[in-house]
Amino acid sequence: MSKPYYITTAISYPNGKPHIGHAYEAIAADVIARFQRAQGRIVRFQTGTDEHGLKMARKAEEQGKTARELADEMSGYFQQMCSALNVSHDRFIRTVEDDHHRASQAIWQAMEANDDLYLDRYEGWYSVRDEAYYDEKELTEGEGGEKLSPQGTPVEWTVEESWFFRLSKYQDALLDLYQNTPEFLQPDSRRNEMIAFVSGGLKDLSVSRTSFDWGVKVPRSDSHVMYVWVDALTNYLTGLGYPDMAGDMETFWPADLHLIGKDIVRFHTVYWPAFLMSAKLPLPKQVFGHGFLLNRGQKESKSLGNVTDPIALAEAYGVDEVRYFLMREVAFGQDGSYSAEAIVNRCNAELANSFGNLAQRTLSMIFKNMDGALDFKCEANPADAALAATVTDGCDALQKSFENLAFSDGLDAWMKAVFACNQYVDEQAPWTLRKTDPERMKAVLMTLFKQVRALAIAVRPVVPTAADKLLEQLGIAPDARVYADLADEQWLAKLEETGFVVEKPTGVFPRLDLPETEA
Ligand code: ME8
Repeated sequence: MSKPYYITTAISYPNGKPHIGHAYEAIAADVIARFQRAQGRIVRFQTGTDEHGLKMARKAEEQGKTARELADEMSGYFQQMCSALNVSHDRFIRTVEDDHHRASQAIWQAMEANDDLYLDRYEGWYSVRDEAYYDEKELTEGEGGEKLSPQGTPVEWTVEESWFFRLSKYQDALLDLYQNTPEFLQPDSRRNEMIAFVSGGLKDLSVSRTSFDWGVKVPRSDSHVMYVWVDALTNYLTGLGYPDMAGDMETFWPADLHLIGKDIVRFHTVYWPAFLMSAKLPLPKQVFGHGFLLNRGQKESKSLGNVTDPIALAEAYGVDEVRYFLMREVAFGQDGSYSAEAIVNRCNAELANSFGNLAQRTLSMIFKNMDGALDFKCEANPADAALAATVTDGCDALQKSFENLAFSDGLDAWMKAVFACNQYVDEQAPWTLRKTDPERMKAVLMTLFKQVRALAIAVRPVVPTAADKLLEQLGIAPDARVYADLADEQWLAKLEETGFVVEKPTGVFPRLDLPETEA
């Protein structure tokens, strides 16, 4: 039985349209989900929108809409983004859904049953943009002397009756968790930040609001709605049917990975594990805080006028190209930068000119010089065997790196194997062998055919559409494109049995041009 694997993204605030940061996270999570499926795991992959809270309520008011109208309209754009980017989630959750209200009330009651909730009065700072409470000592001063959150967002003084969660009770358990289970919070730099934050002392957390009503109602306390992060974090359980502990909860909880951005690590690694401990539920195995994606080194913002629509980006350069670029260019965990030139240069150099060209050359030569008929009986010489070993090593290295979320390293190893194949073509010069030694030409082309297949299977989680188009042209059945198939010694015999012949190939990675305005 293959092991289940549960991965989630953060759920996005649908107070505006999705931006490139949302696309980056969705793509990274999708690559992981497809990679785990390729490893034979049964994957559950969840994403969605976080629709309650003051930020949504205020934005709707500004636009003269109800919060629900705004949420309905904007959540649709996030769903469109996921399908445009070929994101293979199993569930797109919206926190306005009934099952989510039920799950949030259930975890609330579990925390209450553990004597972790009490009624009091909150007096302190709140950032609506971050939907976060801050301690006075965390605040900084803006240019005009105004108080700002550590994220640089405005804060407002808030006084209201509120339910509190006994977060302070969990301080030691959280520090033990970071120390004894370092894989719980990655990368290490983010874990160190949280150790410092929690060591500084935890105050109890205000977990309900009474000054507005756009949220999940607190059980038996009708004038309160839950603090939006309580319900938002619970989405990870809702999708598995919580509070029903059988079925998907039993199969997929605890989550293998919550993939989130670096700005929301505190919510996922301080509040969330404390809520779960209180509700007596197992903790997720890992929270990974990825870096931010910057536009030519700058944060995108409406005032700078540099906000990129991820769907337009994918339309301009291709979905697989944008996916490949993001996973290859940015060291996962760190911030990264993108620009049209960087996408075009990277994709042309590596996808079009290197891997695409290798596949195209190989298939065209088989088509033209051998009428598409592979020579299944040819013998491999030491150069062929050496190339096969190099490609196997490259594909293995990709898998090892991807297992550790080191995508850029994995793709680097894969690219080195592609370069080795191109070097082999140049050295073997099959176009010359055609006249001098046609038998050897057949062996060279068979060697290349095999390596192109392996390279396509290895990289498929990143560029699924192009890889499938290529594997189709190689005659590889849709159910024979996962990592176990790389170790299947019978695959060529099975291909031979089908009577496969190579047809006139079509390229899968077109050369990209810079748009006029960028050139
Ligand atoms: O934080 N680059 O929603 P959100 C990379 N609703 N990632 C970025 C980014 C950027 N420039 N900007 C944002 C929320 N992100 C909450 C989450 S989860 C229970 C609730 C990431 O729409 C950000 O770090 O502000 C987060 O992981 C995700 O996009 C959604 O951000």
